Amino acid sequence: MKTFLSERWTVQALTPEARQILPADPVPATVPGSVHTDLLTAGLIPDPYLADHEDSLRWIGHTDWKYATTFDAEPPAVGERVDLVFEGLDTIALIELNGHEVARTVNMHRSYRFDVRDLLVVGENRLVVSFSAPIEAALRLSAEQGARPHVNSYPYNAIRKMACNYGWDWGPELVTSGIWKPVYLDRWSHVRIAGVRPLITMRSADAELDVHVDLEWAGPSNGLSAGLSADAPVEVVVTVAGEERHVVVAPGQPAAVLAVEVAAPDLWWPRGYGLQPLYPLIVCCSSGGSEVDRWKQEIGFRTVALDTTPEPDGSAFTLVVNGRPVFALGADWIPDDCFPHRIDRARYGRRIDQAVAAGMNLLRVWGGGIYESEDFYALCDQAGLLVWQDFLFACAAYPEEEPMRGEVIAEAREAVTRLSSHPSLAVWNGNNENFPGYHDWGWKERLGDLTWGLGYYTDILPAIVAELDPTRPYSAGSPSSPSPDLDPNDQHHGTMHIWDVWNKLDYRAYANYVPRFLSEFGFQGPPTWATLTRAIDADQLSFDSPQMLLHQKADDGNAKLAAGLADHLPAPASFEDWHWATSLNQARAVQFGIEHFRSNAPRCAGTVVWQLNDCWPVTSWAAIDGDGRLKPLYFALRHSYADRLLTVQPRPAGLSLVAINNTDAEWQSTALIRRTDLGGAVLAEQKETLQVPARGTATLPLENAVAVADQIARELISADVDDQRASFFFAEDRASELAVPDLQATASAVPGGYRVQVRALNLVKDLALLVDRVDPDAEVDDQLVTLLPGETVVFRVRSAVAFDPELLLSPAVLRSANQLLSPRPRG
Ligand code: BMA
Repeated sequence: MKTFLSERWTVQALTPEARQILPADPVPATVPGSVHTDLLTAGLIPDPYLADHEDSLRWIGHTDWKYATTFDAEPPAVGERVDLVFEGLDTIALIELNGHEVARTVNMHRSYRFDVRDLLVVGENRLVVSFSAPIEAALRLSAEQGARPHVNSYPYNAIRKMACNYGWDWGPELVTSGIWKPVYLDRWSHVRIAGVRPLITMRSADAELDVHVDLEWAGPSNGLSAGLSADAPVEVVVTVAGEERHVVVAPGQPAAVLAVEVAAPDLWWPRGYGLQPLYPLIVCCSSGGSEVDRWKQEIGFRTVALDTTPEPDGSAFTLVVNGRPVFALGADWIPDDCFPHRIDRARYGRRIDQAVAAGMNLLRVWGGGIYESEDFYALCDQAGLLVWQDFLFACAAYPEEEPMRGEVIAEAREAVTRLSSHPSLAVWNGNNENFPGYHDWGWKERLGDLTWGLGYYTDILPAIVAELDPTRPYSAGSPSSPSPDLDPNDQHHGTMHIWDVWNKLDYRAYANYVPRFLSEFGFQGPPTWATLTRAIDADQLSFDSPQMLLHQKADDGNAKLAAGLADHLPAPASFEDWHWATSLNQARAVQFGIEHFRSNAPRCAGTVVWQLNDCWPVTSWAAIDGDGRLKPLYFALRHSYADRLLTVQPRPAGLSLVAINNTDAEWQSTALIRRTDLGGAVLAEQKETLQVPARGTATLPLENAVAVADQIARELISADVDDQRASFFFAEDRASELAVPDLQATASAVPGGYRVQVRALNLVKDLALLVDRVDPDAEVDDQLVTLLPGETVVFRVRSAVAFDPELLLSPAVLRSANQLLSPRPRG
C-alpha cells in the first residue's frame, strides 16, 4: 500500500548568503516540486521566465537547501516491509528519517527505495532531504573526476542531473533543486513486483511474448502475517489478449519469465501506417489464493528494427516497423519546462496532439534532458508516435570511472526496464553529439588520457539494451556512422545533424546534403508575439535589448538571424517587422529543407527537426513556443509533413515537380503546372497524368516553357494536383516585384471564435493570421498561405474572447511576406 508523502513540506536555505535574502523561517514547499517554484509560490522571487529575472536568481543554484516534512505512521506489521520510495531527487541529496541517515543519492535520473522499517516511530516521523548546491556540486565533482569538455558555464557532465538545467543555447540557467517526482511509503509483505519487461517477437502473424518479471522478496520470515509466510512460494499469473500463463516461483527467486503466445494479434503501427491497438497486460502475484501484488500496463504488438544495410555508396539508416520501412517525420523533444514536475499529463497531451496535428510520426527525446514520465510514453503509444530515446549524454565528455560508471549503469538499467512495455519506444540511442565533439570539436586534444564516454556508447549501453530489451534497436550516437573510421556526421551513413546551415550558410545549402537520416537540423525564430510580450517588458521590445538578448541564448544568435534573412528579405524596418520576418524565415528555411530531404526518399529516411518545443519564452529553433503557442514554423511543418506533398526541385535535367505519396494508396491524378506572372497571367502550361506509387515518389520534369522564366522578378510556377499545390518563385522576395498586398478581407464572429475570409486581388505570399496578437489564447487553423490573384482563403479562429472582429484584419495581425518588401505599387 502506498502512502504519498506530499503534505506539510517546507524548504529552507542552508547557505548563509541565501539566508540573508530569504526570511529566517522555512517556506511551505510542494512535493513533487523544485526550489524555484516553491519560492515563486511563496512570493519570494519573481517569475524566473520573465524580464531579466534569470540574472537575479542565479544565487539559487549556489545554495544548499533543506526540505522537511512530518508524517504519522503505523508501526510495521509482522513481516511487513515499509519502504521509503523517491521516484526522483534533484540531485545530490542526503536523506534523514527521524535523525538517522537513510542514504545519500547523486542521480536525478534514478528512483530510490529504502527499507525504513527500523527507522519509523509510532506517531510523528520527521523526514529531511538536504540538497547540495548544484553548481558547487558539479564543480567539485568535475575537479574530483577530472575536468572534461562541455558546452556550458558549468560542468554538467560531472553530475547526473538534467544537463540543460545549467542553461543551454535555448534554455535559461535556472539550476534548481528539489524532490521532483513523488515520494511515498510503500508497505508490502512477502513479495513485490519490482519490474516487468514484456518482450515481443513476431513469428509471422503470431506474437511470442516473454514477460520478464523481477521480484523482490521481503526476506526470510521472522513470523507469520495473516497466514502468509515470506518464505512461501508465490504464483505469478500473466494475462494478456485472452491468454493466461502461470508459474510458481520459489521464495527468494529474483525473477520469472512467462512465455505467452498470442495468435494473430492486431498490430500496433506508427500513425499513418495503421492503427494503435493496445492490449492490457496484467501480472499478478498471489499466494494461498490471495493477491500479493499486481502490475498492469497496455502493450502493443509490433516489431521495430533499423535497416543499416551497406550500399555501394554508404549504408542505409531506415526505421522498419512490422517489416515496413517508415520515413520518420519527426521533431526533437526537449523538457517542456525547466521545472519538469509542472509537466502534467494534460500538458504532455497538448504537445503530443500538436505533434500529431503537424503530421509527425516520431519524437526524439534529446539526451540533454530527462527520461520523460510514464504519461509521455503512454500518450505516444496511443497517438502512434514513435519515440527515439537518447540516453542522457549531450555535447560533453563523460568520465567512465566510478562513481559515475555505476550511476550510469543503474540509471540505464532502470530506464530500459521501465520503458520496455511501450510500443512507441523504437530506438535507444547512446548520446547527443559526443562523437563529433570528440572528433571535431578539439576534445581529443584536450582530454589527453581522460576517458570521454566511448565505453558507454559502444559497450555498456548496447550491452544493457541487448540484455534487458533485445527487441529494440540501439544506435551509438546522434549523429554517428557505423564505423569509427568514418566521420560520425557523414551524410552517407547513419544519422546526421546539419548545423552549418543555421550557423554559417544560407538555408538553400540544405540542398547540398542528402543524409540517410537527419536527426537534427533547424533554424531559429522568435516566440509568438503574445509569448514574447508576456516575457519582455514593453520598453525592451527591440531585438537587441538586454532582456531580448537574455532570451536569445544561441551563440551570436541575432547576427545569424540577420544573416539568414539577408538573401531572402530586406532588413526589417521595425521590431514588429523583425519579429514577423524572422518568424517567416524560420518557417521557410525548415520547409525548404524538409521538401528537399523528403524528395530524396528513400535514400533519406527521416527528418527530425530541431526542435518541437521550448521550455520558456525564448528565441529558438522551436515550432511551439515556451507558452505552448504555435509559431509560423509549426504550420510550415504541417504543410511539409503532409501525406501527399508536391514540391518543385532542381534535378539534373532541370526543374521538376516531385510528388511524394506517404500513403498506402496509389496517388493518381492530373498535374496542372503553370508559369504565371505576378498578375496571374498564364505564360505557359503543362498538364500531365501523375501516378505516384504508394509510399513512393514520382518526378515530372518540367517542360522548358514552364521551367524557364522570362522575367524572374515577376514570375512563378504553380503546380496543382487535387488539393495540393506547390509554388515556386524564380526570385527571392527581396529581388522580386511582389507588391503591397491588395486584400478584400472580412471577419465575423462565429460560434467558438471567428471566421476570416481573405480574397487576394494581387499575388499574396505567405499570408498568416497572427491571432495571438488579438487574443493570446486564440488559435488559427492555418498560416502561410500563398494566394494567386483572385483566390480566396478562409481562416478559422478558435477563441473564447469577444472582441471586434475587425481587429483580425489589422496589418499587424493579417500578415504576408509582401508587407516586408519596400512599398511597391499594387500590381
Ligand atoms: C544541437 C542540439 C542541441 C542544441 C542544438 C542547437 O547541438 O543537440 O544541443 O540546442 O543543436 O544548437
